[in-house]
Amino acid sequence: MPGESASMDYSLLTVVMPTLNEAGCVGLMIDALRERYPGIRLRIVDDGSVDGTPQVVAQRLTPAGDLVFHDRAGAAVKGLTASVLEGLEQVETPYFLVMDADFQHPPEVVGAMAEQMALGYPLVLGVRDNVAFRWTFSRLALQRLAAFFSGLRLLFHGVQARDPMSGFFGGDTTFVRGVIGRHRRRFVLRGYKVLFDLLKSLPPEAEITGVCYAFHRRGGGRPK
Ligand SMILES: Nc1nc2c(ncn2[C@@H]2O[C@H](COP(=O)(O)OP(=O)(O)O)[C@@H](O)[C@H]2O)c(=O)[nH]1
Ligand SMILES: [Mg+2]
Repeated sequence: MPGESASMDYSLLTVVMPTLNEAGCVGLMIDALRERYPGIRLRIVDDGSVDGTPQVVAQRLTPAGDLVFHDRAGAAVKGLTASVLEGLEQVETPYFLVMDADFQHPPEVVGAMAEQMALGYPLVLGVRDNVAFRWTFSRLALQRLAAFFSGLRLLFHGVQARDPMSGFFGGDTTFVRGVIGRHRRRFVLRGYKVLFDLLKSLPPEAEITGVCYAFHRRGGGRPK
């Protein structure tokens, strides 16, 4: 049972950030995360950006190795889900967080999500606050959500398919890697719905929770 309060040592957390041509955003995002969360690990999983993204990241590498540029330019299967899964495989910390580089997932929310992980929740979702309806964030509702996939579909009804599937989530690295490993075929590698694929695969008893955030416009660049 997750506890009541916890504080986070950010060196226990790795942010996995898929990128495709995010030169305008990724540097600012790295800087913002480092400033707010000292010690945080960052893994940029890039699918062959041609706009200077690799160089922007390279400028920020340090001997400490807290930032890794994971180059998938030569990967056989490109895609957001493929990138996230591959990035997750390499995480060396007990906690991970997947987020976009374009500031649509605000860096300010990472701390609150990390706190939920430290409390013991194996999966923590970042949830947009301005979707067509409000999610009820009672623990019970979320557990039901995890338990009944049909309920999940109902909950997402009427919302743009990709919104709640946005890849803003994190949790216990070993737990989530285990779920992915057991249900690998459910994950559409070239797809965008990695969180959706993960939710479908969760064991019903998994206690998930969420942290709401206000939706932002893209910080720069363009959607893929
Ligand atoms: N590695 C990788 N990253 C991607 C791919 N497509 C999008 N991204 C990144 O995934 C994040 C979300 O993409 P975005 O285009 O903003 O999606 P949207 O916000 O749902 O429209 C951003 O950081 C993108 O750079 C891809 O095929 N491979
Ligand atoms: Mg975006």
